Amino acid sequence: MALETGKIRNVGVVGHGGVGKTSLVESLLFTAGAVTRLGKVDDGSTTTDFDPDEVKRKISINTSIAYCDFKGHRLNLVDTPGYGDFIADARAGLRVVEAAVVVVDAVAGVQVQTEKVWKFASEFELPRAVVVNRLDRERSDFFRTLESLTRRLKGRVVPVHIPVGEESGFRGFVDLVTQRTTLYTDGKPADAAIPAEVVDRVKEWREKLVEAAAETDDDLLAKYLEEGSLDEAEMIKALRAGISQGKIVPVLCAAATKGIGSQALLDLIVHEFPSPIDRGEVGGTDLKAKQAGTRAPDAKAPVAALVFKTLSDPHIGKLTLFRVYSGTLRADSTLLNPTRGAKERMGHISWLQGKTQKNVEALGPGEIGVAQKLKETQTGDTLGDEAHPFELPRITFPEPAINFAVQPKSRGDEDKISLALARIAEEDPTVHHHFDPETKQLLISGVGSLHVEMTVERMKRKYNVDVSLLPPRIPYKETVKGRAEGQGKYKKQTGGRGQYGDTWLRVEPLARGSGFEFVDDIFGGAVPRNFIPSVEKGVRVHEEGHPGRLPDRGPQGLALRRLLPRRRLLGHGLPDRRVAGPAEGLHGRPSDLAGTRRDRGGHHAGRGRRRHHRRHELAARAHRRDGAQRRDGGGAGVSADGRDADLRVEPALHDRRARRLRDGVLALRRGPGLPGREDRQGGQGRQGEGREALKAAD
Ligand SMILES: Nc1nc2c(ncn2[C@@H]2O[C@H](COP(=O)(O)OP(=O)(O)O)[C@@H](O)[C@H]2O)c(=O)[nH]1
Ligand SMILES: [Mg+2]
Repeated sequence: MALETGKIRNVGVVGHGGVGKTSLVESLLFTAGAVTRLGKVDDGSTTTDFDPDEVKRKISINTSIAYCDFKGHRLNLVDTPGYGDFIADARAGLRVVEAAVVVVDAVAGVQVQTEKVWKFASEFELPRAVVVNRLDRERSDFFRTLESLTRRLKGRVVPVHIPVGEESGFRGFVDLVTQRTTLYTDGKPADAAIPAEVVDRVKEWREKLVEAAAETDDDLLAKYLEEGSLDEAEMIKALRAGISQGKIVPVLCAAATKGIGSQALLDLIVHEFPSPIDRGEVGGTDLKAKQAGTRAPDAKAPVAALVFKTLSDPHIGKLTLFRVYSGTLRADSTLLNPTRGAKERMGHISWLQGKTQKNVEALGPGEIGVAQKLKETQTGDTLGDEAHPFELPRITFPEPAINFAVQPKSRGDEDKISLALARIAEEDPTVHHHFDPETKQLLISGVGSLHVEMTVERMKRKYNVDVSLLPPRIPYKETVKGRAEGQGKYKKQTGGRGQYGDTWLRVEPLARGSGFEFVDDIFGGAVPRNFIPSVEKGVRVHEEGHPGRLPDRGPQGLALRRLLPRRRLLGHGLPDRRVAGPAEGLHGRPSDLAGTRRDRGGHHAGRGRRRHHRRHELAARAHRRDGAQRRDGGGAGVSADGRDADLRVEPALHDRRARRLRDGVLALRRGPGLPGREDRQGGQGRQGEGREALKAAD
């Protein structure tokens, strides 16, 4: 039968990497008798670091679960990774517990990820305790660590232990509440008298603890101020309430690998931390009533469980780790996953001890369990009763911050790569991948480089695809900032028909992301419609970054070329721009056109022998790209200072090297740039003519 909800303690063990969380979990399991042998991280024998990657690197990568029974209570311990790249998993782990044990290193004190997990715990309003671990190490210092806790973390941090002995001589602690001393020899605890060297310290810190306890309650505070002390029963009661409400954060001593402090922590978890009943109802969305709803930790209520982790293994298949919030989840039942609109058959359900599953018939409110081979369910989804569709708030994961291009080591592996990445993404929602059609690269994105490397190793180990990582090609893009108009002309006198072209173009930026727009701005039918599509085509070819494909035959193409700068440098086109306009030239005899031409600025068309005559008109319009953030380019429209480089793969901007590269390109662009490039394409004089005709419209 399912466990008694009030006797369950779900605890997240969090902290910076390498402070001893996994070792502490192992020590708790060993002390409670759930494992018969104390596993060691260093020889890959712990319960919760079982993944081959974890064994190899001796760090936790995945959140994993272990349980033990202690003094009639069930403790579910959620061991989380502490390295920055995997910290999202720690956050997901904290979503499904009622309290957190924050482990800090007695040498390093509060570190970057300590602050991060502290924030996560605050976000989920979790009561917590701090364990100062590795007190047996050289240069460890409990009080210096305490000072860093007080200074860098929010909350009322108060020690409940005073260590006895320092560094390799660390051998136990004095409990400030009971004033009992526990000293360890060869991992075995024994009671002792308070050692003389810590008597003063104990007195001093006990006073502070009493004060902190008194401050949690007005009546107690009055009594304390009047009498100057509290009795032990009052103190325990006040501390209990203070800790479970998060008003007090107790600090404990430990040396996990020596088993010191584990018993005290187990006691604290059982007595001071809240049960799922204490935590009460959880909020979510009642999908039937289409409004906010709640689910109570009641075994008879409809089932609602949250999936907080997915593991996938080519041999075992998919494992779905979930926490039951309400109702009784039974083996072989069918549940609804409203997020995917799918029914899931639960089959076997089990408790999880590291990698070992223990099948059970039912899981009640507050329990953490695992199901196998669910078809559609992914991390963050809710599973629940079909008759009472309900959705718990999803677990959110950080956006990827770094990109790499992946290249198969052997030919023909492309399909396998995508498949493997899709599988891995099921397990790890912080891995993303996509094919970039512009750079023709398959990109894999993750939280950091260690994360991406790990993903590649996983692909090899689990799915047998070997790839190498390359820095991604960066499709820099340019766009215009200002608005400008320009005119390009082309004249050619040949022995036969002469040629004449006259092109007008107006360019304006559009809002970011709105792409390219061509607008026919001809009015009054000055240019016949049927010429317009070919002008649009000419401009588009240019937009798409293949200026070499501009129509280079005929005067219209040549006139257009005068006007449109060549931009081969990056070859990725100009996004977010509107080139609009009346377009292509006129066909006809000179006399037909004379009037129009004169109106347009008096180009003389009347060269007698020319029978074939064209005039191009292009007007383009566009809008400023980024509104107020950007200055209007003052000079020519597609001018050097009007250009801007734009990273298509935005996450790459988080990469310092990518940023530097972008800044470098921007700086280069501020130089003379464009005219030189354009000049290379053709005759100097005529090019100049076209360029000079460019003028800013605003
Ligand atoms: N000296 C000493 N080493 C410890 C203690 N706890 C953990 N370690 C070592 O610290 C390293 C990191 O421990 P681990 O449990 O993997 O830390 P985690 O990353 O927080 O899970 C391992 O080499 C452990 O053997 C301790 O109390 N004392
Ligand atoms: Mg660990």
